[in-house]
Amino acid sequence: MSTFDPGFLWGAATSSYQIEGAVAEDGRGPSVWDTFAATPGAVRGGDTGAVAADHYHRFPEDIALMAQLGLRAYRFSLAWSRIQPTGSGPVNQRGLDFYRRLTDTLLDHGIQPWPTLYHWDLPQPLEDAGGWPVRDTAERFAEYAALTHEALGDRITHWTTLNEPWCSAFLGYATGRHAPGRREPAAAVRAAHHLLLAHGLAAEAIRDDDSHVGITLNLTHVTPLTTEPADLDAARRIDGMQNRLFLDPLLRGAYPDDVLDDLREVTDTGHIQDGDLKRIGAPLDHLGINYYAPMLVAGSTAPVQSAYVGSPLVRVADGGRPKTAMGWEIDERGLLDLLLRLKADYPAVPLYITENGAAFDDVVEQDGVAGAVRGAVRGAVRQVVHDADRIAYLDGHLRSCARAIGQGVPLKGYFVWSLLDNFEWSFGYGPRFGIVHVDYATQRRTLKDSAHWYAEVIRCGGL
Ligand code: IFM
Repeated sequence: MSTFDPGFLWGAATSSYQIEGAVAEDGRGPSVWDTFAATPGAVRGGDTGAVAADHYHRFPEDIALMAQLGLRAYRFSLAWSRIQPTGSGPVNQRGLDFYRRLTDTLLDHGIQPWPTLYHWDLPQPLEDAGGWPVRDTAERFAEYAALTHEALGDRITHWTTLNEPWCSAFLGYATGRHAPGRREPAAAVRAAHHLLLAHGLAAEAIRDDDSHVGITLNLTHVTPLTTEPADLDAARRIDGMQNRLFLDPLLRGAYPDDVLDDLREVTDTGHIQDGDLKRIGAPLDHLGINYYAPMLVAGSTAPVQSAYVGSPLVRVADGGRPKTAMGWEIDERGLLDLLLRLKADYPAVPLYITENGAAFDDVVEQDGVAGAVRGAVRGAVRQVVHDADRIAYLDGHLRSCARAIGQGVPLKGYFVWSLLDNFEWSFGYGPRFGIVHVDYATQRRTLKDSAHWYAEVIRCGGL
């Protein structure tokens, strides 16, 4: 039996554009994801977040589900363009009021609000002015953080500045797989720095005696395919871009020299100004980790176009393990190795798994007598989703968490990704990560077996 400390924070996570819908309501301005999703060919099937899981209107029902599951915390993100429709200027009171209602309803149910200020939905006017490759965007973000904290700081204690800046920078500006869809490697490198600076400036603006401030990174455990020099170098480079480019400035106050050398292929470092790293490296109150899969990497003889700008001669290899519906290898050992590496290589900071989960091809069934109950009153039909593969995934990864804690890793909480099925970015509504199934035609919610299982884990305080 793996047990967790009674204070361990059990939660589930979502993000604004992936679940809220209501993109044109109550004064919300457009974000880069509205624009990108409307671009032909950008998102599979032409899906958009216009309605999503309609959480904007259904949040009371969703919070009731969270309470039913016994969640202690709910990680969500605030849509910057609801609060400042153009990304700067005065607050849009109606947008702010939505998050106030959401927060109050969570608190009424004894669920800790755990907001992220930015989960990729940059207000479009800021992108029109240059986006994250431009330093001014970081200043605007700090202003937005300050006024949001001013409005909600009386009821929220734990703040996360950014979710996965690696994705914002390198998927948004290098591969173009994410909004705003630009393919400009040098701009991506500048974006990465300005995102980190945005974190530093925002943290400075909102940290006070009652507020804990952190950031969430998507980290992985990287291993080389063989011990050949080309594979070892590939592993160094990918680990550098995916992990150390963010961890080192945040936790050690300096960029890793080898990564800066790799990136010199793409751009100089003129955008890094004196004092930036001091701000970025100010002590964190917590570090959020999003972990899904490990990476096995190798050298490549032919150039590969990827998010790993400056390192064209690297490729991702197949470790031969079972995969999720995203094609991501399932390996909970990677999470343990990652956590132990953080403990070994970086100063101690309270850690939270802010995302972990898996997409599988879920099947909705009518309980017991499939088909025979079709004519019955809809509410009387019990829908079920037997997602044993998701339970196995979560179970394995939680065991890694328990083992890491046993070996001294300061891991304080875990958030399943995701509470609800949702808009999976350029994959549209195909992949389902939720422990709660969403029927997008009716917006009916159905607890999957994994939700019942997770509720039991929380109730027992372990596995
Ligand atoms: O859905 C995303 C989320 O928005 C950020 N982290 C990874 C998840 C699964 O791809």
